[in-house]
Amino acid sequence: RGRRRQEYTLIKLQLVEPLPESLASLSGRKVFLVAGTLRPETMYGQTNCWVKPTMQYGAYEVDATTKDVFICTERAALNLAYQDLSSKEGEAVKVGSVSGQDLVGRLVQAPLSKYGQVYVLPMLSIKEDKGTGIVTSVPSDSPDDYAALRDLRNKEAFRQKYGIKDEMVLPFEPVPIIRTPTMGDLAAVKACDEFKVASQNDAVQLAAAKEKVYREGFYEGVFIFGPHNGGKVQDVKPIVRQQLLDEKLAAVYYE
Ligand code: A2H
Repeated sequence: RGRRRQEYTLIKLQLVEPLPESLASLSGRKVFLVAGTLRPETMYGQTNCWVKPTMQYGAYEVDATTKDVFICTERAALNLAYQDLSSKEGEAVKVGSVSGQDLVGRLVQAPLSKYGQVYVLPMLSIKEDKGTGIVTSVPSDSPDDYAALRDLRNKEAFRQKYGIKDEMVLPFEPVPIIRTPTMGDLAAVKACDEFKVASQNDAVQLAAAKEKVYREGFYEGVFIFGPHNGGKVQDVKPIVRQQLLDEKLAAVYYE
């Protein structure tokens, strides 16, 4: 069964030095965690970045001149190489390797985010065979993100298990960026309550919440934050996406 071609916007979240031990040889270069998203217009509301702790990520040189490095799965790096995002034509150039757990607790620069810099945190439901294996978190408008962030915010034992300090999580409240007619200004929060999502593992309830938030947010949402305040989500989406691409804060990726 073939999957429909999916086009993502890759958001480039630059790792703040010092780099993890396993990537120390890349110090001085720009190293980006690249997150695949379908909702680039929501990047104002980023509160953190997600990785899967048990997954192994590669570091790939994507530009022969700048020597910039993308962190992602091997699978995504190969796709990127076929899409002209590699320092060698048609070939992924691996310059390092890092586990998800070693990325957890690191600071990254999140383009357009109200918070500027945010932390890398663990999300257990990340799929290895989709996107880059890295997800940027917008808990105001993504039920998956809200449920996972709420797990970390509410459960100290969960934070402890992954070595996460309170200050990496507690100050980063969901940001109201889009107003919807029936779900208010934090649609994902409302939907997780309404559909009784208990945790990030609640796949069935999360699917229902996602469907409702997406429909209402995309078709009826209006921005209440940032430079496009008052604009319809549908109109603002292509504008923000193009801005991110023009400023080299994002790249196009499809699979
Ligand atoms: B979306 P589709 Cl605000 N594993 O971005 C799990 N989830 C992944 C992933 C992976 N390997 N790669 C990407 N994703 C997430 C923003 C967003 C997203 C919002 C609202 C809904 C939403 C902020 N997170 O997605 O299966 C990414 O999260 C709703 C599904 O290719 C990406 O867009 O359709 C979306 O799933 C891609 O899912």
